[in-house]
Amino acid sequence: MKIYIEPNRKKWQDILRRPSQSYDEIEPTVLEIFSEIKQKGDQALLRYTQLFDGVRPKELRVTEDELAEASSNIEPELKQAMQVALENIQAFHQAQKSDPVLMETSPGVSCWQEKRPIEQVGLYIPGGTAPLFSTVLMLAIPARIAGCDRVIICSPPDKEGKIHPAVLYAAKLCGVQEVYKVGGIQAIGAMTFGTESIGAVDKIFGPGNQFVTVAKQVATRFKVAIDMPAGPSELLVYADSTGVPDFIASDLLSQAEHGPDSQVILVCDSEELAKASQDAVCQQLNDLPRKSIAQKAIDNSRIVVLQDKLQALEMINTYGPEHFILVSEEEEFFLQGLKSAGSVFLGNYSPESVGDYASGTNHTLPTNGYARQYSGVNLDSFCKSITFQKLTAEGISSLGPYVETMAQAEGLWGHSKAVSLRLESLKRKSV
Ligand code: HSO
Ligand code: ZN
Repeated sequence: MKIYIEPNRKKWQDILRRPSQSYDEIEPTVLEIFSEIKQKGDQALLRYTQLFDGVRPKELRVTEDELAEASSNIEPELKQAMQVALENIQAFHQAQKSDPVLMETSPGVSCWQEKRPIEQVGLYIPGGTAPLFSTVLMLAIPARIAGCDRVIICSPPDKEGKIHPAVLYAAKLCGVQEVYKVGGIQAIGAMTFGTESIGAVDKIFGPGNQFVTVAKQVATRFKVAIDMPAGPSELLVYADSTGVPDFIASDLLSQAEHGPDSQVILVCDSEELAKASQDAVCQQLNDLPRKSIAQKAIDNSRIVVLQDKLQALEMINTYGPEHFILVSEEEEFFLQGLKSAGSVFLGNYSPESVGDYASGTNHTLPTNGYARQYSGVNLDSFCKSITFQKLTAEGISSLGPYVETMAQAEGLWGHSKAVSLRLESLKRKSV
């Protein structure tokens, strides 16, 4: 990790640049696969699964027996850990339930807002080198709490045509019964357009590689919503002299091991801490089984020394990290000034891994600077807000004339008439 000491403001953009993304190159492939899925349904899904995953599953849907069998392949220790995580995630997301907002904006004009679940949601769970069964918990638990009618999972099969048992076990634990052996662009296409086996959904959630990410973005053109434009994992750590180099390095590497395009940044207030953390990264890197992946991510990563805390805060906000670890005697200063981050971890005993798995917060978070305008997945991600209103005769009588005035000023006489007819009818009644 290269160290930058007190870099000039003009250099920040370069230092904080994320590894490049290749949307334009992937989009034509997505459109081609989508169009085939629209025309040929399951047949197209099977063809692309054969092509990209090297297997042709007998059936796309995971059977009840397969779901039940998964349990016997999971160690009791892992089952217990998942149960603890489930309870915390459930508790924290349950607590996000909010009461309807109800008020009388003016006499006789009642307005209220209530939430309703999104009926059908699709969860994408990546396969590959690290099957993220924790993501099943992070998405299926709030979906269930929100009350979504139908929750489905799509995940790519391995070479034997199977989905990792931990993913299936987590699905069962969360009450998800519809799980499909399909991944990549074709999974997003199936959830968008629907096929003979896989009914379309209203909103698609979940992380994925760059193909899945682009496919999700393209899917939004076809009347399906997505959680957010996801990208590679990232972490920014800010530490002062209270930071522990070994802890810092372990946190940086925990995100670096996600993928070669992950990025981690350390901002700190001294050169000593920068160097000590850099050394610790090199040392700990050697012990990681995913060393080669993490090494590539570390090559994209930087350490910045900024003594001035205001400047450090500005850098954090400019980057808008997916994950932000803050280890500082001046915690309050940074928290007060923080504008953009997906999820924040405070102090020496809050490694990012706990949020990834079990503290209760969600790990599906905005990356690539999108923390500036997007929230991480939460209970509301699975709901819509509907507003309601009911006016009494008194309400329309007092508010109606203002509506008439505004409608006429916009040249919309039809709008105006909808009010006038009622006002006239009330006048007739009163005489
Ligand atoms: N840190 C990832 C989530 C995850 N980590 C899943 C481990 N498993 C989100 O950026
Ligand atoms: Zn992680």
